[in-house]
Amino acid sequence: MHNSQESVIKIEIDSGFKCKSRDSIKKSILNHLTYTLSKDKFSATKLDIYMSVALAVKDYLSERWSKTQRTYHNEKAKRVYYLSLEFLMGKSFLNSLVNLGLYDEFNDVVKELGSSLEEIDAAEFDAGLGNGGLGRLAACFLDSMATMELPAYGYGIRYEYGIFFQRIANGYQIETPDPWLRYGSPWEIPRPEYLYPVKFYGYVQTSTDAEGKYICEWKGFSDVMAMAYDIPIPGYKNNTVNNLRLWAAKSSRDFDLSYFNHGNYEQAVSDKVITETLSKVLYPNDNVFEGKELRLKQEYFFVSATLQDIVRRYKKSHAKDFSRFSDMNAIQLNDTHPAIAIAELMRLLIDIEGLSWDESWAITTKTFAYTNHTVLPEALERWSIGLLAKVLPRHIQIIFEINSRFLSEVAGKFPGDNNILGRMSIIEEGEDKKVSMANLAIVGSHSVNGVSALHSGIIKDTLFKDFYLMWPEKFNNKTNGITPRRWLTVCNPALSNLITEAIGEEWVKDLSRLKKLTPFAVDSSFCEKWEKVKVENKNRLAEYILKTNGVKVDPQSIFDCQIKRIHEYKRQLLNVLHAISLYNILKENPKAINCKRTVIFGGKAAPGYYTAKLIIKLANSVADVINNDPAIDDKLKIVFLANYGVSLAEKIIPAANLSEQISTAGTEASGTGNMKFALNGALTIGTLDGANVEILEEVGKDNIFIFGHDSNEVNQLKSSGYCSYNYYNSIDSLKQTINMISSGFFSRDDANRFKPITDSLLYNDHYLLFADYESYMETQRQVEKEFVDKKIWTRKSVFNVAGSGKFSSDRTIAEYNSDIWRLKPVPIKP
Ligand code: 26Q
Repeated sequence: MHNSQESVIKIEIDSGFKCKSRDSIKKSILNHLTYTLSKDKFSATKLDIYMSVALAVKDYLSERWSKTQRTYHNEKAKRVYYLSLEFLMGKSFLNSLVNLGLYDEFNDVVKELGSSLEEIDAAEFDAGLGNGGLGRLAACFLDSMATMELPAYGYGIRYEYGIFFQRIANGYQIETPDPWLRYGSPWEIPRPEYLYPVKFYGYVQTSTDAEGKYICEWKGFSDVMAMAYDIPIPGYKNNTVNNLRLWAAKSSRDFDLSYFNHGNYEQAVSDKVITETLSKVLYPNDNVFEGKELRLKQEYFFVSATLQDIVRRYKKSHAKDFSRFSDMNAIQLNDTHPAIAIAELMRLLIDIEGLSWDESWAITTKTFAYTNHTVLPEALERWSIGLLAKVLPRHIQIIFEINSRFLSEVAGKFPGDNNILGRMSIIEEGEDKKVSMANLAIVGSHSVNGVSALHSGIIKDTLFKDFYLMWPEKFNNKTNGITPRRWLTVCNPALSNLITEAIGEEWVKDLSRLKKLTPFAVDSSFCEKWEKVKVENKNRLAEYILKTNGVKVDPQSIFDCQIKRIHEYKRQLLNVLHAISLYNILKENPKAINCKRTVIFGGKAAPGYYTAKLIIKLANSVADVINNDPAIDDKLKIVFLANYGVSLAEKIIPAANLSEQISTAGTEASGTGNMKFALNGALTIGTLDGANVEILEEVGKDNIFIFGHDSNEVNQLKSSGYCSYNYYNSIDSLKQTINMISSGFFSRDDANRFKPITDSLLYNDHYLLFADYESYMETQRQVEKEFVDKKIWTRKSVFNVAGSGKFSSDRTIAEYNSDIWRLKPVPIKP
């Protein structure tokens, strides 16, 4: 903002990057230990070691960060801004080393200092600033954008508490706060000079100025300051370090000292605490909307600070000429969570910059693009008009105006069709009128995309059908991807090295090259090494399971993994039903199946989601019975691993044989865990849902286990009066399984504990578990047959990795860039 942001240093400090020699690295670490942390070798704790090593890494990031930002400015590059309420970054230490190309150097130096990269990595907290898929996608995109040398910025909130920690006590989920900032983060750079006021509440005063121009002024508001914290985002082995800017709420009272002198000092301090709650905690809901005032304020808080920052940066090169704004800036909305930005940019351009409505609207729609991540009706954001009008009085006016102009356009396009106006209106009529943020995002953007081919099709044909008829050219697909750096190089070094030995290292930046592995699938010495890597990864996970759960699992058994948020649509329950049925088969005849199985669950339930929490208790109760039944003779083990997150995923995925992707067809927009498993050589058992459809296309039908109804069949079943009870009655093993649950076989202390689950399956079964049960069971028997033939399985494992090239987020980002953002890459010179 003010001149406090201008540099005053006149001397030349740009004399090339720091030396990467082991000697300088060692010096730098010891300097940080001695001078930054004031510790010595006697007083240094594990945390101090981590901090000083991380700060040494950060030094390499900082110089590249400055150079990158300066280059973008000097070259007047077009930028993309990725706005998201969630960035699920995980740990940064190993990832930074890999991307900086300093892994071997640091590895040697920390060994010399008596530590290890593994030990240092263990001391880091995950940055868990997200719930699940949407937040992790944002983190993968940042890595890809930096790797592809795109002038890109992430913008979000610096939550003091990320996604809660999960413990399992007596089989139940217990939530505790995530204190990731308790010891400070070595990766963030506070920027107290980047500070913007954000207004809330108050009213709008209208008047006409001297030239007769209509003026709106926001009055009587209270404000909160947004302060920037920057996190460096290094590209893979280039000199690009992009920026993730997260906003923290600070009381505006801190900047108005007179306030504390007004008599009521204690009240003043307590007001300050209240305003700072804004960025305290991430809402732990995944795929469900909750219309809380504080959440709305979080959304507007970060949007308002972000747009002020974008406009400030634009004005540095263009002053008050906004005619080039959309040529210089693209803004991607990660779902509708930041969609209030559409009304906010209109407000800034009209009320603050003095542009006309039409000019402002042209700029806005050319700048914004919207990505939809879910079709579940309960996840769509629909804010009540009353709440919006109270918190954002000017924005509600702007939204009404956008809507009225838009509806005139609709009426012109579809004359005589009255229903269509109601369906497309941004304002939903009814007792409690609502603003549909999805409709606002579509109307205010030039691009609307889904996240897999199937999902984008559903958006066009069903969810946003009317909008598609009106503007077919706006709609497009961008199939999700994952970054191969974190999800292979970092988390599975042994497999990465084996792949590099076979086909060279170019795959890390061009994942389509994994195709070259195909011939190795029939090379027996290669396959032996491949199998050995998987077994070693499984041994490591088995040790972890023994340590955390006290359960001994056989590393030779098939590691069958379902790790993701707990949600009914993802059907963890179907997996549990299978485990019980398998138990029954083995009880009847222990020789019936000669493939040992370890079923691994991980995932958090939203704290307010009763059924999801009961599913966790059921999984743990079933595990207790089966794991302790001597008649099962270790042929089947079930474990629920607590506190699933990015770091636990990095342990589990490299050790997996089977990836469970079993959502009801048509419900999972894409899935990205499915891609991580395939890239690490697991085979998928899945429905034709989300990106599973495209994984099938890439790996071929012989290398994936597809079961169940497809999305068309799901729709047919539902519209023809689906009755789950009939399946229960006609499938014996299903009946037996359900009866065991409902009669208290897994809940001896409370026979009715799981009644809510069995009743909902028997009398509703919204997600069609019973309809897919038989097909799932048969397909699991096929899995067992193929797993016991190690040669066949390993070959298919190699084919899965070879077929995963499409699922790099580099490919996804390249598509966003060529179809939507149209940025030129800006290489950063050494
Ligand atoms: C909205 C308003 C208020 C409170 C919470 C929310 C909210 C928060 C998170 C709504 C939805 C989400 C998360 C959605 C999500 O993670 N969707 C997933 O996105 C992935 C990336 O595209 C897909 O792969 C998954 O299929 C999809 O479920």
